[in-house]
Amino acid sequence: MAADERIEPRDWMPDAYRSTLVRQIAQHAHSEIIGMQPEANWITRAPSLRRKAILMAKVQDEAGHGLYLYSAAETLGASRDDLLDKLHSGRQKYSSIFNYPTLTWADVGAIGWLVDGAAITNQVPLCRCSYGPYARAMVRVCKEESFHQRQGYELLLALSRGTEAQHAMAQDAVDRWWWPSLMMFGPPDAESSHSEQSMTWKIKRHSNDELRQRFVDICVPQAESLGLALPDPDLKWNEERGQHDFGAIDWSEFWSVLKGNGPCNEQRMTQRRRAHEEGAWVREAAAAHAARHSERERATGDSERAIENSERAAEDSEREEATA
Ligand code: BYC
Repeated sequence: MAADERIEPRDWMPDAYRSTLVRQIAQHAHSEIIGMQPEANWITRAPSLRRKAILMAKVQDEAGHGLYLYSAAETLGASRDDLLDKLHSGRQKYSSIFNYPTLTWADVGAIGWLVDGAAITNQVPLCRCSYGPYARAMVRVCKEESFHQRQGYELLLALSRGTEAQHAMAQDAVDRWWWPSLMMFGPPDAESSHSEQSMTWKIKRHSNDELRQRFVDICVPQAESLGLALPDPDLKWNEERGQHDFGAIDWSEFWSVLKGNGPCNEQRMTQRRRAHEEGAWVREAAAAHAARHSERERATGDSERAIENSERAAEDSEREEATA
């Protein structure tokens, strides 16, 4: 680690390093699949075929991100069934942000701009995470997230430059998503139980507060270009620090959402459990198909090997005859 080399699945690692990674990667994977829900809410109501196609592609990408991440967790010996079981029974978390509702079409834009923007800020450093499979999964996730962020920005720009009602709808969405997006980065450093150890292990490269500050500094000029205001009267440039000062975050709201009391926690979990139950037949069919496929491959492999063996035997006996 001191030499900045990657740790790979077969390398020896301390148990606590392994369990920290499983905790973080699982929480990340769960966030990706739960994150499909608030956006999917708008697929049937997207205002044009173009917007519908974009949103469907984005929601599908999130499912893909979940799959890369569950696979990365599997390389640490965690089974996917067990991780899903822990999500469904509330023993593992997913990101606080997905417990907020998507009330209008503009929320799809605000999620893209702010939520995906926050995710990119947090995840680009994870591409340099010390654990190889997680770091490599992040490279692809970040590329896709940057498309997601841009579609959100472009959607909000269209609304902001549209009618007065459309502009108001965009502003209302930004007003509701701004603070929860800042909470995505996790508790303040002083209250972050895992940061110090995770930074020593180079799982996390920056603290929660550092990344939150970076995100605020990125968003301010973008909001100006969008013609939308960020809902924080204390937000201002600090010449001395070379960064923006911003208002106090309501951490009691964050902890309450984590405890299950956010506006949509119950709805998200009910829907997730239902989707899992309703998808049982797909998993069974896929497993049966895979079993049949490998059976057939084995049988084909056997007969091909039998032909090869008899050809080799024939060649051998020809050679023996010739020698004789
Ligand atoms: N929400 O010691 P800390 C996406 C928990 S997906 C809920 O700072 P750590 C997207 C934390 O788990 C976005 N819980 O923790 C998807 C810990 O509790 P436990 C997800 C949170 O791990 C679809 C406790 O608070 N991104 O963008 O060092 C569509 C103390 O925190 C949160 C990731 O998962 C939270 N926001 O740092 C669109 C990125 N924050 O486990 C977009 C990977 C903290 O002790 N994860 N907690 O019970 C990370 O980078 C880190 O895990 C965090 C937290 C920065 C989030």
